[in-house]
Amino acid sequence: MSESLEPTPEDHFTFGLWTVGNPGRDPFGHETRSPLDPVDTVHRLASLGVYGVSLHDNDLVPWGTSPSDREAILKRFRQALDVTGLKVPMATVNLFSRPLFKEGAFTANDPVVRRMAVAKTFDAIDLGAELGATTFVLWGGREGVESDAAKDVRGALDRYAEAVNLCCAYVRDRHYDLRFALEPKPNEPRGDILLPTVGHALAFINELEWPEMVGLNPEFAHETMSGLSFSHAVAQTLWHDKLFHIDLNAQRIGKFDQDFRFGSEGIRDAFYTVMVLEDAGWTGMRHFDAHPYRTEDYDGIWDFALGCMRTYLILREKVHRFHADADITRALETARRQDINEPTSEGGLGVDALAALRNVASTYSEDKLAGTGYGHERLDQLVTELLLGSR
Ligand code: GCO
Ligand code: MN
Ligand code: MN
Repeated sequence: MSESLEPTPEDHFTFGLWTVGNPGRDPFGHETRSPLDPVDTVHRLASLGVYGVSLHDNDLVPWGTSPSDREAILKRFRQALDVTGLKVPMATVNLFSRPLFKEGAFTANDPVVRRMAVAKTFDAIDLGAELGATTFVLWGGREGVESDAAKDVRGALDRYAEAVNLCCAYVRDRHYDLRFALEPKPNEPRGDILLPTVGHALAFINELEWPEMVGLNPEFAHETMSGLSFSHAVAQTLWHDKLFHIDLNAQRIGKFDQDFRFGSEGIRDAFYTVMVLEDAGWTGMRHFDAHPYRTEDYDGIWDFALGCMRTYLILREKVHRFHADADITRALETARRQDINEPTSEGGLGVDALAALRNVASTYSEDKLAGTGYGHERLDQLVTELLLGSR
C-alpha cells in the first residue's frame, strides 16, 4: 500500500511568503539569501503542488507604500494567483518588526501605540479579505515584557481582549467572511509573551465579546519550546472546536526558536500530530511556518519546502499503516484504547446514577486491576518499528 508522496492541492499544504522567503538572518549574522519576489514564490510553490500561500501585510505591501503602488503590487500578485490557481487562505499582520512596537502593540502601555496597532490590523484585514482569506492569524510577538515591573499583566489582558474585540467588530461591520486564529508562543522575541500556550489562549477566548469568531493557530515549535506535547495541544484545540489553523515546523525542547523543516526534529511528535489531524478528518490548511537553514541557497529553499510536504505525506501513510497493522490493532486492544469511549457513569448524572456508580465500584477487585498489564512497551516498540520502516 504505497501512497503517492507527490504533493497536490488536495493535500491543502500552504506556506507563508515569509517562510520560503526567509533571508537567513539570525541574531548573530546577516542575510545569506536575497529577498524573493512574491510573484516568483507563487509560481514556484504552485509548481510543487502547494494549495496556497499566506502573508503578513508587509510581506506583500511594504510599510509606507502609497495607495497607488499598493494597487500595482496587488494587481501583479493577483495575476500570479489567477494564473497558478494558488489561494490565499490565511492573512496576518506584522505587529513586531517596526521599532514603534518595541514595548508592545495591542498591549503597549501607550494608548497611541495601541491605536496604531489596531488601525494597522484593520488595514491588514482589508488586504486579507481582498485576497480571499477566511482566516486571520494574530500572533502577538511583542505582547510581553522582560522587566515584569513595567507591565500590569491583568491590565494588558484587558487591552488584548479589547483589541481582539475591535478586530471582530471591524470584520462584522465590513461583513467579511473571516475568523481569527490566536497563535500562542511562550517567548522570543519577548522574555515572556502573553498568551504563552494553547491552554492560556483557549481560556482567553471565553472572555471575548464574540468567542465564536476566534479560535487558535497552534504551532509545533511554540508548544515544544515550553516542553509541552504539541499533539495533545492540537487534540485539545480540536476538542474545543477551535482549531482554525495550524503552524507546522520542527523544534527541540530547550533550544532557541528553531523553525526547522517539518519532521526534521521530533519525528514521533510529528507523527502523532499528523495522526490527530488525519483521524479527526480535519479539513483545514496544513500550513508550514518554518524556514530553510541559513546554509541554503535558492535551490535549498525548494528542497526545504518539498521536504516539509513529503514528510507530512510519509507520516500520513504511516498513520494509515498504523490503523491497518494487525499486531498494532491487537496491542491497542491490550491497551484498551477504544474503551475510553465508554462513559464512566452508565446512567448519566442523575442521583440514581451516582448511587449506582458507587454501588458497582464497590464490587470491583483492586488486586485484579493492579495486576493487569496494558502492553505499552510492546505497542510503543511497534510504533518505533513502523516509523523506522521495519514494518
Ligand atoms: C514566530 C511566529 C510567526 C507567526 C506569524 C504569523 O515564531 O515568529 O510563529 O511566524 O506565525 O507572524 O502571524
Ligand atoms: Mn514560530
Ligand atoms: Mn507561527
